[in-house]
Amino acid sequence: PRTIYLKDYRPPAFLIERTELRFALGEDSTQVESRLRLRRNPAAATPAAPLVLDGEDLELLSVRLDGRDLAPGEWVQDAESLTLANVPDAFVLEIVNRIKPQENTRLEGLYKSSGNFCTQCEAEGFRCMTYYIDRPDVMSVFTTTVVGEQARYPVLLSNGNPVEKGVLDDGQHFVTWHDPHPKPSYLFALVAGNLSCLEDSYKTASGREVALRIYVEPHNIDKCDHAMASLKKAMRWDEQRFGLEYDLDIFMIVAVDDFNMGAMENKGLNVFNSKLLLARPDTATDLDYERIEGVIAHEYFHNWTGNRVTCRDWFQLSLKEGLTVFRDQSFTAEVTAGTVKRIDDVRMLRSRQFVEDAGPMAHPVRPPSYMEINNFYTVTVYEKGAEVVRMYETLLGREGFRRGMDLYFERHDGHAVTTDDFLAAMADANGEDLSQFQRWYEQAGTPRVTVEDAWDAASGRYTLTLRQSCPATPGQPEKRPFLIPVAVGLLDAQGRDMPLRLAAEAQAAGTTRVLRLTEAEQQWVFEGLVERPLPSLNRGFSAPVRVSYPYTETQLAFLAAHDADAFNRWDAGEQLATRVLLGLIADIQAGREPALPERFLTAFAAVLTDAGLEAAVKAEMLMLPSENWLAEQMDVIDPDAIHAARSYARRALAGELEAQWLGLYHTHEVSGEYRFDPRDAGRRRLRNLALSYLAALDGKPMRQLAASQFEQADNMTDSLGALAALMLIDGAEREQALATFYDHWRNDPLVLDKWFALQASAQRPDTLARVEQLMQNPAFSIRTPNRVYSLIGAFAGNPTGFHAADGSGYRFIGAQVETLNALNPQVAARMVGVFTRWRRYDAGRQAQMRAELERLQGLDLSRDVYEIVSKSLQ
Ligand code: BAL
Ligand code: ZN
Repeated sequence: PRTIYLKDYRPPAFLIERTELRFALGEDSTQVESRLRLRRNPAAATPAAPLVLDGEDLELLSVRLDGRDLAPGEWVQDAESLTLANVPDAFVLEIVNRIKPQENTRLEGLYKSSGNFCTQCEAEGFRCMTYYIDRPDVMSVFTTTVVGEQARYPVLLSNGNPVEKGVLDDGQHFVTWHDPHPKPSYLFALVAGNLSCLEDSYKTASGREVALRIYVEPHNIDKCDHAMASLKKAMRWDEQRFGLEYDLDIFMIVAVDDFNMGAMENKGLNVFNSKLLLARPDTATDLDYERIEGVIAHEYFHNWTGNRVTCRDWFQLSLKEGLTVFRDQSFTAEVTAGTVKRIDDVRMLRSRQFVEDAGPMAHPVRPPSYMEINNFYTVTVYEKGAEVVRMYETLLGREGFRRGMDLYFERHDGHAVTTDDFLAAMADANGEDLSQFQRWYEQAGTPRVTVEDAWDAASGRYTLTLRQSCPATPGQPEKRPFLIPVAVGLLDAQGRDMPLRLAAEAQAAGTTRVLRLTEAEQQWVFEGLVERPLPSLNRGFSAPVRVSYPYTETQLAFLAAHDADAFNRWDAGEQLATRVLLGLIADIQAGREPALPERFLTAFAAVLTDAGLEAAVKAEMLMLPSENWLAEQMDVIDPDAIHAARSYARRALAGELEAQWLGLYHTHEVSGEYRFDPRDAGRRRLRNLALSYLAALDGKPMRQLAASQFEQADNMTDSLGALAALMLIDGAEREQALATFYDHWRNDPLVLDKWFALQASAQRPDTLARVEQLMQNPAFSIRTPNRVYSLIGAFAGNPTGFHAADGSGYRFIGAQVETLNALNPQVAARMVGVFTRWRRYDAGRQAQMRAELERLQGLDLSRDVYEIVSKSLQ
């Protein structure tokens, strides 16, 4: 496959002013008629370039130019394009072609899901429906007519507002939609089906009424209320926080069962994976509720950051994704408990993005090249991209950031732009030179900041020396220094924040200062201190970097107990636990008897019994670092020792503190009917965490405790929490509960996904056998991404299952990738990702993973899978 480079970007040769489409949906095939009003782009590089339209898997029926039928010799067609050599400067092109949505298993372009038609066009799916200039800097006004059989497809939707509808012969009907806002093809959507609709309305800040509609299959209509409430909350928040109002008369969301991604922000017609929309207390967990709220907000926020202002090319993907993730993170933090959200986001960033940044697929937030753009919807582009946006806010302040956003919209509304434009708006609105900040977009890898300090008691001066470096990544052996905002506080011996005065300042200002680290090495001197402070570094995770400072375990425990920055309190505890667990891993590897250090047990018990801590924060602090995170800290990853050490620590913490856990369990019951409310959710989280620790004790009383919670639960959070605890304990209760759960939910695929995932994630010797058996379950289908993610994906993410020393996990996932490669390359590419880190394991595992990658490389691979496999082997 060809590599596409950012440096080769050229403006499009033609622009499409108007796009009129007519889709005649059929049971065998669909006919697409398009009428494009084109003109040469005055900004084009080559003035007499031919017209090249993108198109894949299309049966071309006719081409007309300004009303004249063209003969086949007047165009050139290949597998990816249609070229017309001699065209006027402005003209109307009419194309008729046929497609087969029923046979579309890739789920890109137009396809069928549960008998309904739907589309997914980002990034390059539009070209699978009709010939087009399928790139985001070609923005056009769309009018779309959808024609379908009235009985089968009573609902016909597309972007914008409905302008005409009617009944045709043979039981067909049609609806015409017009979207007044110019948009790129990737934001096009079409839905046709037998759908029920939840209706509501929203009055914007300026007083306009917007009709809100959520469409789902009829049996799901009772699971839409949370999504609707979330949508209204998000609409209000965007008005209040960023002054951004919705801009059409109607906003629609459709839930579909078969969907590669989470959701899609098509203009006025968002399409959602049903797992990110449907919720009822008995079917969805608190985490589902929270994710639904966040993703509804994310897709809605795209209306401005993505749709009104879009990307010039796909290298700029983070322009809309990093920014929109930052916006949805801010929304969630402001409507729920902010610290917990920040901890969850950072935990995710460290355990996934830092890993990506250290592997063969590492790429900058703005990648310089790709083979398949679908492979770049990554944690780097999204989550690190969001951290990059957050750093602007940290550097410029909340108001400065808002000024930058306002200028960005003022300059670029209606245009397709770049991350450079975003940076320029932030800099210009604040009169700042942010040119060095550009490196965050251009350099891959996780920077490391090493901190040294010196205390001069005589003068009361405390000096912090910060040094930065960044490891080499593919294609980037050397890195230049980043502009890193490091938020710092200094604690006194009582754990209180000290007022901060830097050398040359007349008086102290604040207790947290953002140091701008711009050089490889820099010093800051704090003056007027009466005692040696303990530094609290990178408060709130102000920059996506690894910080190292030689804290003793006592100092970490002290920070965990006292730091005024709630995030850093958690982080100090996390660092301490990581250190302890790495010690246990080393013990196990060396054949020594592991033992939990007394100091750690004391610190842990103090958190467990601290009555002043909010339940959700306490739950965060009592969770041990994940096996993935621990793996990242090791030179050679040993999945068995990691699992053994973590299991040992859980058992020890459960046994030593059994009474405290039980006390916590019994005092955190949530009374009354289920509500999704951060406080209740925090209590359920803590209580289920207590149950999972207690389950490590493996006795009959604990089995009964979990079984009784399972039987009594009136909501999915508690039901699943109990089932997850039972998965940790051998005994009849586990199989009994799994069977009961299955019988109850056998007709609800989203709930069954949880049942599949729980079994595939179980770190047990028989897990692979069970997964293979579950693939035979009638509810499983390899064609439905959600089923694949829940069963095969969960197994791929199971460290002791996938990395079984005999290589069985590698062969199993390799075989699934092979099958998926032919059916759905995007899903296959996600599944093959677990192989990328093969070099981090012992020689035996390396050889087996590499063999599987080489076997895959020998097959006829999709671009998606080929890119990951070949880069992993390089
Ligand atoms: N644009 C793809 C889905 C999302 O990030 O919203
Ligand atoms: Zn997005």
